[in-house]
Amino acid sequence: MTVTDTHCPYCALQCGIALTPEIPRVRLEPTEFPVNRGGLCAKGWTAAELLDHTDRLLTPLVRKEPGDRTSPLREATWDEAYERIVTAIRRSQAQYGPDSVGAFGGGGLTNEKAYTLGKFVRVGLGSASIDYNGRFCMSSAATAGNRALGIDRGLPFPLEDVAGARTVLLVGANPADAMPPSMQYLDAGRAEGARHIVVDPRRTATAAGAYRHLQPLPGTDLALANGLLHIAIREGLLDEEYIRDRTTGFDAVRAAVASYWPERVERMTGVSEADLRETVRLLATERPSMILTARGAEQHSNGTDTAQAYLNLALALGLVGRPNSGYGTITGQGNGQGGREHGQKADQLPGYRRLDDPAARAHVAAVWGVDPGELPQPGVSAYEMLDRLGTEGGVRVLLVLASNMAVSAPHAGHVIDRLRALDLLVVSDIFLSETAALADVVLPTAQWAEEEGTMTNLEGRVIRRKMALPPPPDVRTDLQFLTGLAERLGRGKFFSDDPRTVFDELRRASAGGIADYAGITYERIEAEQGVFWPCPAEDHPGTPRLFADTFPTPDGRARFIRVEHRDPHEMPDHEFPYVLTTGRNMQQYQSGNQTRRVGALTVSLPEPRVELHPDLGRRLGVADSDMVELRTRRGKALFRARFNPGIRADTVFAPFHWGGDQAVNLLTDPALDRHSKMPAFKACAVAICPAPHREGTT
Ligand SMILES: Nc1nc2c(c(=O)[nH]1)N[C@H]1C(S)=C(S)[C@@H](COP(=O)(O)OP(=O)(O)OC[C@H]3O[C@@H](n4cnc5c(=O)[nH]c(N)nc54)[C@H](O)[C@@H]3O)O[C@H]1N2
Ligand SMILES: Nc1nc2c(c(=O)[nH]1)N[C@H]1C(S)=C(S)[C@@H](COP(=O)(O)OP(=O)(O)OC[C@H]3O[C@@H](n4cnc5c(=O)[nH]c(N)nc54)[C@H](O)[C@@H]3O)O[C@H]1N2
Ligand code: SF4
Ligand SMILES: [Mo]
Repeated sequence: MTVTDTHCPYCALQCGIALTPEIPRVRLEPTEFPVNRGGLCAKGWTAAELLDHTDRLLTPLVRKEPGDRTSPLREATWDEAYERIVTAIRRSQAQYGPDSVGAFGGGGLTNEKAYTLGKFVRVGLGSASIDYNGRFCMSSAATAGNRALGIDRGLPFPLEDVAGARTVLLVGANPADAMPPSMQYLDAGRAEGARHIVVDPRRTATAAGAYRHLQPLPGTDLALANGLLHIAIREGLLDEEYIRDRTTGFDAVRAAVASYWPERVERMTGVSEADLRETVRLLATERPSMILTARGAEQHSNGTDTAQAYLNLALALGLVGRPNSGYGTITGQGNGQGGREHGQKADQLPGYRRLDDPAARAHVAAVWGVDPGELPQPGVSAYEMLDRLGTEGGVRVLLVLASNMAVSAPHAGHVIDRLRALDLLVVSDIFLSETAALADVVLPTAQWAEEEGTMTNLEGRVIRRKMALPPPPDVRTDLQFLTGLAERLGRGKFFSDDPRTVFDELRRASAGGIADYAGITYERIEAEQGVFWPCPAEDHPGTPRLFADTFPTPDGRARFIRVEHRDPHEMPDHEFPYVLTTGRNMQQYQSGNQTRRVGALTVSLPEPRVELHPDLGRRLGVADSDMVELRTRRGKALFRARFNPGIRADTVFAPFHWGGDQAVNLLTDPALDRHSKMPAFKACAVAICPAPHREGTT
């Protein structure tokens, strides 16, 4: 009996699991891997159920009538599928130019696949058109981290450091539902008397166990941070020595926060002056202390500046680079971290290099064996690409790997219309997702337990995904698909479908870059329970903790950046009087294309529920469990109500794990952050009324 040590396929915690092939099904158990230490959440426990699920895609599918998406999908050979893809690519390139063929990737892809996808678009297609779903996830915090610290590594320290912090400020993060096994570190701290302050418009499970819960109006986290810094200045809580020796730019920030006096911030955010004062005093005096942000703070049209404001606060208090202390952002998808380092972002080359930097182009072009001049310039971001599909100058042939944007993109009704306007849509997935159902060509891909590769978890720890069983006979890995396509386009010599070969090339391509993987090998990962990047040489130990002595900026100093509060793009008004925010439930993952097929998860959470305060329910004339209709400027959707006395009465919350008329993204606002191009998933104006048919009324 062979036991394979690998990792859960879902979130960025990448819990260690052991798989044992058994009849009728693979046995899955947690391991003592240093992040989960024997823990797993309900999604992880049930992940193996999807390996032999009856819905699994087992052959390519194509439309019965080519070019007619109203005709049914039928089974096809890989040759037939390739034929349709290659014909459409050649036609589109000839008629509209190379950028008319593009790809949309995902933060769930292994490093090897994300790297190959980026290279495939630039070298295989000669196109600038690539971006990925991480734009909807990490982009704001990533941009802020790069600006302030010169690097974007979600947590600059191992998760275990969280247990040693005496004060933790969690802003828009709900790890109790999003990463349950990570709570052991928070719980360990709490058991030692640590005080955790959770900033969330809802009283989540995370907030319920914390020392304090601050409940701001969605989209006001920046004002909150500037308000905390204002108090820190007034009360002499700054680390003046740290500011002088390790940072630049504080004066501009000091000037900017001068107008964020506590009474004003209380009015803007709804958080009391007393809570503001206590929070900043704890952060400054009950050390070590940490500030962690997640999507609640970041998924706004001012998300970058908001993350920046918390970085400013952390720097002003001298937290960054000290033991059990600092600022971190909690990365989301399985390979959300690695997926944003190696080139599936529109502006990026492997190793977190910039596509518009001549030296970076020269380095990567040399590794790839092409002329730097052949590499395209940066393309546009995810939503900008989706918004222009099928239009003049937009992408007309799109390959989608590892995203279900018909459910998860903002203003999804519009995105679905744009997907329909494509000349050819190709989707590679495990199951027929809502996006795959719109495709001309659907490709079956291998699952996590059927392939080799590496993932980089939320700590920047590079780990190995290992093969426990072979994929079904006609199913291929994404690497095989891309290599086969490159061959048919006459570019085969640039690509390999062997993960180890790809990883070794990635190491060379990343060498000398910010996300330097040069010294990481499959063997070291195995021997050392993961290796933390940057790791520039095989005899380098890797870097679990960053910033102890210096910052990877040109002058070695961290940068303060002045930021000002701006209202969310859409504010409540007479017609749309409430704020809609969105996020996660524990039992479902993302667009739900995987977890909605797991019996135990769907029994425990069969449908989306909109959380609203009982007082709001009474005002609207709806009871708990009634169906309600939510309407925004973009569309409407139906949800069953769940009364939650722990949510602000002016705010409602809905999860985004379902499609069709239960897709909350029919409602969300695609207003983009000007720096990161993150949409405003976490705040838009909404009207609520009892559902027309009043089904389910009790
Ligand atoms: N069960 C489950 N776990 C997951 C995932 C999943 O889909 N399901 N996805 C993974 C991924 S990709 C990600 S990115 C992470 C996300 O992990 P989190 O960011 O922790 O999850 P969210 O639920 O999106 O948002 C966190 C909290 O933000 C709050 N919030 C909403 N608006 C605001 C606001 O304006 N300000 C503040 N301060 N808070 C606000 C919400 O009420 C919510 O409780 O989870 C990962 N883990
Ligand atoms: N309203 C609202 N919308 C949101 C968010 C929110 O908080 N609110 N959060 C945003 C965030 S943080 C994220 S990360 C996105 C995520 O949203 P999506 O990009 O839609 O993420 P998934 O549902 O994980 O989609 C991954 C798809 O790829 C498939 N898949 C899994 N592994 C592989 C693989 O190796 N290869 C291939 N080819 N396919 C694979 C899965 O079956 C699934 O269909 O949603 C965003 N959308
Ligand atoms: S916390 Fe994340 S990695 Fe761990 S078992 Fe759950 S989904 Fe998997
Ligand atoms: Mo995410």
